[in-house]
This record gives sequence, C-alpha cells and structure tokens, in this order.
Amino acid sequence: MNNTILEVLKAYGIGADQVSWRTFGTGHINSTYLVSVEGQNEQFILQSINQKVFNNPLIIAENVRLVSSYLREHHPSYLFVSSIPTIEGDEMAFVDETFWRLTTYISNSIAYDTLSDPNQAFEAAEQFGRLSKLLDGFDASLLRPSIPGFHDLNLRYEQFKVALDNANPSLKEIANEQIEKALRHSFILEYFNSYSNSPDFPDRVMHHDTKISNMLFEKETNKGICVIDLDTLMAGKFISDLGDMMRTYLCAHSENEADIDKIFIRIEYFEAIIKGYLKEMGSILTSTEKELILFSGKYLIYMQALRFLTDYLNGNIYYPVAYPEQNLVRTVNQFKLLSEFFNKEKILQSIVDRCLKA
Ligand code: GN1
Ligand code: MG
Repeated sequence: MNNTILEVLKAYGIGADQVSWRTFGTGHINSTYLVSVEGQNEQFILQSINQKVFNNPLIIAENVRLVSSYLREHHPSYLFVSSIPTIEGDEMAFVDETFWRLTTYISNSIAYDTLSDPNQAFEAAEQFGRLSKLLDGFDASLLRPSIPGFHDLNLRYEQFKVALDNANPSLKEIANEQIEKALRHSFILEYFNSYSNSPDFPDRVMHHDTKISNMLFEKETNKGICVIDLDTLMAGKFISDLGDMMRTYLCAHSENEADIDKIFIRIEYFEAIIKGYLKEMGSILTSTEKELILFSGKYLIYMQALRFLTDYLNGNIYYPVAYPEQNLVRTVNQFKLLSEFFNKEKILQSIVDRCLKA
C-alpha cells in the first residue's frame, strides 16, 4: 500500500522524501488518508475510490466538476471542496487499477462521528440544505448516477426479495423476525410510490450521505463550514438528505449499537434538523414536499434497515463487518429506530407544523 500511495502522490507532484500520512475517518466504503507535506502548512485528504461500489469513478469526477463550475459562476463565495487535479490535469489519479482523489484538508476544522449538541444538527441541516438550495437553478438531470438506483426504495426492496429467495436457510431462520418486519413495513414503499411521479416532488441535487462525519465544523465556534464526501452528489428526492439526517442524528448511538434499549429519539435534535433545513429549503420546497418532511425519516430508516438485512442475507458482501452478525445487529437497531419514530410521530409532526408556520 505504501508504495501505491507514494506513486499516487507523485502524480500530484508530491515527492516521497517530504510526505507522511495516516488513515483518517470512519467511512464504510472508501479508504481515506490525511497527508502532510514537510515544509507546507497545507494538509490533504487522499481517498481511494471503492470500485466495487462505484463502478465508474469518473462519473463522480464529472458530477463534481459540473456542480463546482456552476457554483463558481453563480455562488462564488460558497466553499465547495472539489478535487485537486494531478500534474497531468486529471481529476483523479489512476494507480494500481484504482482511482484516487486528492482534496485540500480544511485546517481548523473538525468532523464528528456522533452529535453531542442539537446545535450541531442545526448547523449540519443548514449546510446540507444550503447545498441543495444553491443548486436549485442547476439542472439535476445533468448529473449521472454514480450508483444507479442508490436511494431507489423500489430497487432496495427488490434486492431484499432476491436476497431472501437465495439466502442460506440458516441465515433466514436467524433473521426471521427482521425479515417479517421488513415485509410488514412495505407500506412505506407503497406510500412513496403514490407520490414519486408527482411533478411537485421533483428531483433535486442531493448529497445522499448526510451523516454528521460528512460535515466539517469550525473547531472554536462549532459553526458548520462545508459538506464533504461528494461521491453520491446526484439527482434525487429531498427526502434522501433530510431523512438520512434524521436516521443518523436523532439517536445518541450509531447504527452499530447492539443494545437496543439505547436506541431512542432525541426530540430536540429533530427540531434542530427541521429548523436548520427549513432555514435554507423552506422557500424552495413545494407544498407536496412539505407534506413529506416527516415521511423522509421513515423512508431512509426503512431503506437502511433493508440494505443491512439484504447484506446479511447475502453473506456480508457490501458493508464491512467486525463480526458475522453485525449486519443483522444493524438491522435490529434500525428497526428499533423506526419504531421509535412511529411512536413519536404525533409530536414530531407537530414540530414540523410549528416550524413550517414560523
Ligand atoms: C455507507 O461509507 P459511508 O459510511 O460513507 C453507504 C451509505 C450508508 C452508510 C451506512 C456508497 O456510507 O449509503 O447510509 O454506509 N454508502 C454507500 O453507514 O453505500
Ligand atoms: Mg459516503
């Protein structure tokens, strides 16, 4: 690996004698390194793109380029962290059959894995909302899907059914209760389908991975600086970004928490997400979209439960696992979160209504 990284850095004109790096972050999909160059104040983030997940990384590069040039023209003061070109002028370096990209590391910034203050939820929701708002005038259909059908719940449900048909009977037996839940909640898919073709539910530019570690905060002030991880920046429904914030910010514990008694919803974080998001998107969302604000949480939590369960039934081929049952544990965790969401539905909807009126 070391030689590969040196080779990659060479493509960016960074010499072996002046450089050091360490692994960085906690993502499931790509490998990430923080690179320091001797005698330079600036540090860099180097990432290899997981080609099992992203079959054509050049699509990511192209999407980021299109969005970046639109933002530069229309919103020049917006901080959008696009890739640094190689010395050959390419958007990614291709070394050892792998695509790599380099970005500037924003100094004085910090990324969190969990939220400890509702204000972090507000800041993140505002930032993710701002990205979509500033791109409201950009034609989202120009972006090609870096993962086709990524947040298509119909596809995710179909993949679950295929996994179920092909699964090892002993896995099915162990996962029985979660399989039942997955089938029982398919009304979420039906509800989505009843809206999906409405002209008032348009495709917008979505980040599609709005967990808190994809937001940089200013160390001293805890103000949101910018969003990172642009791999899935593509057209989608607004419920993707808002819903994934609900999925990942509302509970004090992550999807990996095995003790489901710890999985409950923090109402004040919900309110912070809604306020932050509406601060930017309140003037952009259609009335149909506004009706779907609460639904976005159900949609995303259910989809992620299906994805973990599908991977468990497939023998853990997508998400890295620390132990064989981990994807099942994650499924249990997400279904607990979903039931919490339904239990608190009334109060959550009243918060949405109040925020929409404000
Ligand atoms: C993956 O690698 P990471 O953590 O950025 C996944 C997301 C899931 C998330 C669940 C490309 O994201 O969709 O929500 O795991 N990304 C991809 O932890 O599948
Ligand atoms: Mg990601």
